[in-house]
Amino acid sequence: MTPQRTLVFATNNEHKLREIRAIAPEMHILSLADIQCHADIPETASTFQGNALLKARYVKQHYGYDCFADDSGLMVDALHGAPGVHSARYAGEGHDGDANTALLLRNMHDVADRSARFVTVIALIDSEGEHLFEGSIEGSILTAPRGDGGFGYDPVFIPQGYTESFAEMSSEQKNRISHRAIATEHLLHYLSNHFTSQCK
Ligand code: ITT
Repeated sequence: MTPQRTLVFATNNEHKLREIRAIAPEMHILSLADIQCHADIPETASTFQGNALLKARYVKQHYGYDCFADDSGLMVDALHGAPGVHSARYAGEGHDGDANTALLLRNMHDVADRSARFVTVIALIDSEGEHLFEGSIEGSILTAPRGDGGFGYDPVFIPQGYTESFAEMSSEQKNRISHRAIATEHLLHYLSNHFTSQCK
């Protein structure tokens, strides 16, 4: 039997944890709660790459585990890439997906160009060092929310080539095509070529 690779996922976002566990059932993923980490890890960088590295380094330095982090967000062309790295706190400190989405729609109420993309950067830290894996998906922003699946901005994002918003899709469908699925595929490809069963 092949031993499973165990990694800590440095996130406090339950939705991300659920999605990546579903996308990559072959990985044995420990949550921050599993390692008794209850910190609100500072995200002070100005790029997805920088913030993903900050979160992964925090866990590696304080807890010693091989780990990965996901920094992600929505980039809207007409808003010059906003909300971008500020996606989680666009409407203030509450991590409130509905408030963030409402503010986004207000800021775009008379905007004709609705093009946008979701971006995920995964930072992995293992015995060989730091590694970055990226995924993005192009789409457009609706004028009103649709659907109640997913999280965050999913009700207002329609991926290119589809008619349903991410929140109207099944989780299986979102997890086949999403920015997070693409970045996770790159992570899995790396792990399949650099296998160790140890995580600490
Ligand atoms: P951690 O830092 O603890 O991982 P977080 O939610 O603060 O959790 P980020 O700083 O990476 O994570 O912010 C990501 C935000 O971008 C997230 O809170 C959503 O608002 C949005 N987002 C990212 N991926 C998304 C997705 O698949 N669907 C909808 N919104 C998403």
